[in-house]
Amino acid sequence: MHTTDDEAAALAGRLDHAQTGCRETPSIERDPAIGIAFDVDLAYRVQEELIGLRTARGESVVGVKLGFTSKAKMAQMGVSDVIVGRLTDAMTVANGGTVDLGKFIHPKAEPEVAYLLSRDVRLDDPNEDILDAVSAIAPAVEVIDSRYPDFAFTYADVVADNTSAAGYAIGEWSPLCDAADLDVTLRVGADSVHGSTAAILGDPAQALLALLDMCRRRRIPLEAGHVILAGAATAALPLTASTPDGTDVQCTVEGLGTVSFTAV
Ligand code: OOG
Repeated sequence: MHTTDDEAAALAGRLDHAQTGCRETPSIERDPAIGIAFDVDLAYRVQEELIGLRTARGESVVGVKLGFTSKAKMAQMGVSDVIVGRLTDAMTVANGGTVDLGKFIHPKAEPEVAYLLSRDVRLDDPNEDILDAVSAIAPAVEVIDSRYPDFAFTYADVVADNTSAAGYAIGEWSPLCDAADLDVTLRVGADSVHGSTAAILGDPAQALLALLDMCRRRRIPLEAGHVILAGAATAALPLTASTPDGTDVQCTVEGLGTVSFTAV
C-alpha cells in the first residue's frame, strides 16, 4: 500500500522531471490515477520533497517567494490565501545579465519588490516582528514557469509545483523604506505593463505579514540572507525571444530603481 510519503516523493519526482526536462505535466489534482486525496497539506509536502531533490543536486535555498498576493489573482483563483515557494541559487538571473529561455517551458515575467532578511525570523515567537528582520528592499523581476499546460492548475497543484518559481533578478538594494504605493513598470521587448505596489495586498509590507503566517503554518524557515519576493504588482507578461539578439526585460519601481536582463 502507498503511504503519503511515497506519494509525495513520487509527485515531487514527476514535477522535477517536468522542470529539468522542460516538459509539461498534467494537473495532479485532476489526475484520476492519484490514489489519495491531493490537498494543500500534501502539496506543501510535495514542494518540500521537490526542493530536497534540488538541494541533493547541489542547489541551495536562497529565499522564498509569495504568490497570489494580488487581489485580482486571488479572485481569479477563487482563494483568499497566499502561496509560498522556495528560491534556489540556480534560479538567480544577474542584474544586467542574460537568461537562457531554453531552460523554461512557457516563461512569463512579473514585476515585484524584493526584501532582504538580515537575521533569522523566529517562527515560534508570537511577538516576532518580521519587518525588524528586513534590512533592505529592491526592485525585482520574477520569472514564473508553470510545469502544467497553459498555467492551468488548482491551488494545491501550484503549491506542489513550487508556485511556478523559475527565476528571479534583483536590482540594487536600498535601506528598507515604505513601499506602499509606488509606480511599477515592466517592459518585455515591445510589451509593457504598469501598476502600483499597492496591488500587492495593499502594501508589500502586508505580504511580509502574510508570509510570516504561512511560514509558521507550513514550517518554512526564513533565514538571515534570504531574499523574499513579495508577489506580482501586475499581470505577468509572456517572456519570449523576439529578436535574434534576445528580448530586453526591464522593471522600474518608483524610488527603488531598475532591474534588467536580456532573455535569449
Ligand atoms: C503562480 C505564481 C504567481 C504571483 O506573484 O502571484 C505568482 C502562477 O501564476 O503561475 O508568483
